[in-house]
Amino acid sequence: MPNQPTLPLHFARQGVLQIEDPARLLGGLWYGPGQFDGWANLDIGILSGAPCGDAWSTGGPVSEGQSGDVRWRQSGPWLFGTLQLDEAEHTSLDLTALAQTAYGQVFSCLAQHPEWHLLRIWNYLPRINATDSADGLERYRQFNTGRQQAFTQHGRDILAGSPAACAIGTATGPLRVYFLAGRCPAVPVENPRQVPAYHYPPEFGPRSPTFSRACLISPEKNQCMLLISGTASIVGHQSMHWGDVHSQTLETLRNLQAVIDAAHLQCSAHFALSNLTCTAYVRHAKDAGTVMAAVRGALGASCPAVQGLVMLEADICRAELLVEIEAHACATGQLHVTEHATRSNTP
Ligand code: 3EB
Repeated sequence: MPNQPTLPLHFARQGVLQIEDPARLLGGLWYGPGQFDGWANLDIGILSGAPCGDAWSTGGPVSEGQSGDVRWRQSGPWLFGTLQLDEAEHTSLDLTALAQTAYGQVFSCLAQHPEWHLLRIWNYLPRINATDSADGLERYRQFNTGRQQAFTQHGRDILAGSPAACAIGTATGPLRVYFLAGRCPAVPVENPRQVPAYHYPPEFGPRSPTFSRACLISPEKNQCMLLISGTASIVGHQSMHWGDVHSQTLETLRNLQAVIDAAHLQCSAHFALSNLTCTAYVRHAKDAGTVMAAVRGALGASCPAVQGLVMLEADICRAELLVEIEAHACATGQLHVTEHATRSNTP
């Protein structure tokens, strides 16, 4: 395909102590307590054992810089950025305006790197389900409005072609946005069991969420990487199995399988649910055992997806959702070049 990356992109799930040379990391997200050089540290309750994280690297030299509040690290055609905005320090902005500002800064950062494409975004916002603002709009819905406004303002696709993402609730802390960008556009993947999130009807908020169910990229020659967005117990646009975390977990796994099946139409690589690197966000710590048992029962206890599963205590973007699973994977094969893969995503 055109613009074949010159440096490969890798990920590894590892403990902080296993990282030999942090200066060579492109970026990462660290779960659980403990500082990691002050960047990319997500102080979020870990339910599955020792603190660990997801490290992204290229093996090549890394340069770093700052653009507004965005701290970025670049290596070859890959860039990882982090941004934190604290509502307590921006009291004149409501959450809609804060999200718009955050994404405006992300796009301004990328504008310094022409032809860069957002591939995957991780969003963490405090009190995601609270409805205590003057207009009574749930905070996740306010966030959606600000995010979509920034995408539109900066000439980015808000429908097919939007990046893979998750939007997770924390108890406290700043609005945190982490992003992976690359010089090649991603191939977006949708889930035929679900209405695309960017087409959710207005009952889920005045502006739809801006993300694709997954993105496919080629991190190096003859390799495909699948970046799967936060995936929950939603069929069509409705939340399923209210109050039943076991059934929600199984529905989520069916959705993950449907995303994989859809991805297979866009590449020659083969992905398997049992080989994904998965992160499960669990609303109530007491449900962690039920989620693990459901995943084990469905996939088997010994597969890499179960052995490597990280479970984090966090809120999900709809109050009735009790669990959400995101995942990524790499496999040998090539992307089928599509209209999206050759089209620019920049203004
Ligand atoms: C859903 O499918 C569950 O707003 O960026 C999943 C992934 C969800 C990303 C986002 C929200 C987001 O609608 C929630």
